[in-house]
Amino acid sequence: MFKAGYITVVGKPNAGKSTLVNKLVGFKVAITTPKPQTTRFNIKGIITNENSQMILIDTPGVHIPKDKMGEYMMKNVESAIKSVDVIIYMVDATRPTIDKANETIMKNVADQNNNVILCINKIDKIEKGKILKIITIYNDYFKSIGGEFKDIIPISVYKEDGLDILKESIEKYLPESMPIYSEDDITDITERELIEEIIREKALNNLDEEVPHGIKVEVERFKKRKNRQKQSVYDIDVNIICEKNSHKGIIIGKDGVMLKKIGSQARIDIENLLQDKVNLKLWVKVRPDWQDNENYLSNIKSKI
Ligand SMILES: Nc1nc2c(ncn2[C@@H]2O[C@H](COP(=O)(O)OP(=O)(O)OP(=O)(O)O)[C@@H](O)[C@H]2O)c(=O)[nH]1
Ligand SMILES: [Mg+2]
Repeated sequence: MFKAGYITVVGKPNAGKSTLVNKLVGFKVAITTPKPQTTRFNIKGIITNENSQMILIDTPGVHIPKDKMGEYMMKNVESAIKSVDVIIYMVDATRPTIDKANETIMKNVADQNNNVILCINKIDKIEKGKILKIITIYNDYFKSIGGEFKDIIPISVYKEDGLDILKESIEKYLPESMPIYSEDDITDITERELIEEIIREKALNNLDEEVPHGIKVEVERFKKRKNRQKQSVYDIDVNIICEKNSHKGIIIGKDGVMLKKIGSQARIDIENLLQDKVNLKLWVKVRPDWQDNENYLSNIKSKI
């Protein structure tokens, strides 16, 4: 009996949702950083094995939106928890509190009347004795609003602890079905989008708080050609869009050092992805308030 279905991973920013999806898929479909609000739109990661096909949906971390981009990010989350087979509600073991964001998630999830698995991540960072207390905090609240976790699974994606138990639990709640995607499919993110995300990851990792959250990356040219030695080379021209002139200066850095650093780190990953040489050119442009401008949000909107 083959099983297949959709599993949405939802939770606050920085819980480790994308790290989990990447680990289970065995391929980096979503970028991950130590900074909150890394993921901006829903990304599917597909795992097909002998008995089942799991279509995981990684979602943006739930937060209170400050602009149109934030609103569309949250619409991505809302749509991803509707009519799926399993919801993994992921929390960070090092921050066990019921705040507004967690309340919102649990209320939305309880309304869906679904198979909800509470997944407590980063247990490598806490004493084992504390796990029971954390479980009680979330379980009591969820019960108080009429919800019920089907399973509660403490995990560490880093240590690969609990992941087999999680996979078994997911499979248990999937419906009997033929595979939905072909066996070779692993994601719905395009190469072009993945390249944009890789560059955004390097920007998030290298720049301080305020700047990288106001960045959008757009591939303008993506072309394969043969060089004189008859080797394949990709020419990739990319715009990094930011909100302010001062941010542009920070992104470029003194003598262009920061932009070079972001570019060379990204090029390594993009060459690995494309398995060919890459000639990457980055341009920084200022577009004030792009996060409230529909023209710049079409990719996030298209994933709702
Ligand atoms: N110690 C520890 N850190 C982890 C673990 N899993 C993920 N992390 C780290 O947690 C941080 C956030 O991970 P992400 O996967 O980007 O988190 P996310 O939930 O996708 O965040 P958003 O996209 O912002 O919603 C990164 O620095 C990860 O390396 C874990 O099992 N243990
Ligand atoms: Mg993420």
